[in-house]
Amino acid sequence: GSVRLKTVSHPTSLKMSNTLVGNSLVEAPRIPALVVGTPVPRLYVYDHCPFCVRVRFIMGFKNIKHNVVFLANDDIETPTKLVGKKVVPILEIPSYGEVMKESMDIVKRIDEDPTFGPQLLKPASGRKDLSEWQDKHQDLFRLLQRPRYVSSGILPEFSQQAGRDAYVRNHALPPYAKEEWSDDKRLPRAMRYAKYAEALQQTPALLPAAAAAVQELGGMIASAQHCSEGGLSYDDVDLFGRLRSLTIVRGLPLPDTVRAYLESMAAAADVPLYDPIAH
Ligand SMILES: N[C@@H](CCC(=O)N[C@@H](CS)C(=O)NCC(=O)O)C(=O)O
Repeated sequence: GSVRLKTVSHPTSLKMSNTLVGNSLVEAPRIPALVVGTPVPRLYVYDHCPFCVRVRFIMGFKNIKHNVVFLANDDIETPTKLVGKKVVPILEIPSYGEVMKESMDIVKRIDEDPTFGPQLLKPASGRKDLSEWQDKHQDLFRLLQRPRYVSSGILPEFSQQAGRDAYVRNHALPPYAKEEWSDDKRLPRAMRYAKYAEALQQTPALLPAAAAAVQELGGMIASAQHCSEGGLSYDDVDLFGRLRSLTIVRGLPLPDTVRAYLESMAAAADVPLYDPIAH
């Protein structure tokens, strides 16, 4: 069918001379900041990383004072010194002598310890529709999102060429398999960049399928405050991270339920959407 482009309302975002400013100028109701020792916790992330958004989500909902440390995408030394390998997110709480990896383990640790305030999250529902939706559209979303993270020119993990190189090498575009993609003999660096550029140019052909995908998701979101029945849960921790990434795609018409959900989660989690840099 044809794709209907419609004007989406942005209840909590600001529009200024047609430029969407995002949600950072809108004050969300927030409990007073919890300060956990000194120096304050450090959360090491890449901005685009959906696993990292999971941890930012719980830190935001609980308003735990911390510094977000954006690592360059090619920085191996910093994460390796902290947790023995190159991975993010990493949460370091110096006053507790704790260094944690694995996003959901960190979220659970922070949510279940009363030191960090009352528990907020219900267990994961195990809903199959959400995971199937994600799997079904993964390739399409990767084609749209991956080149944009790099070409935005503003994500801190990509502020230097070496960071962009590391990402492009490590993140194959469909239909390439990982091993083939990162093998310089089979696909030289310049070719990988050319494929990223090509994917951007393919956008008009990809948008209708992406619009249909998010339309499908519209019916799966219970409310703006939680995606599954029964309240805020680990489903939201996972889904918000993934959906936030989609907001980097300009011209993707989101159903009102999805848009309202994204805005309410972004405000409560204190993690901005990508609207201002969507392209
Ligand atoms: N299971 C881990 C997965 C984290 C993960 O895959 N992070 C990616 C960034 S999105 C990463 O650090 N990959 C290694 C790399 O980029 O070299 C978690 O949930 O924390």
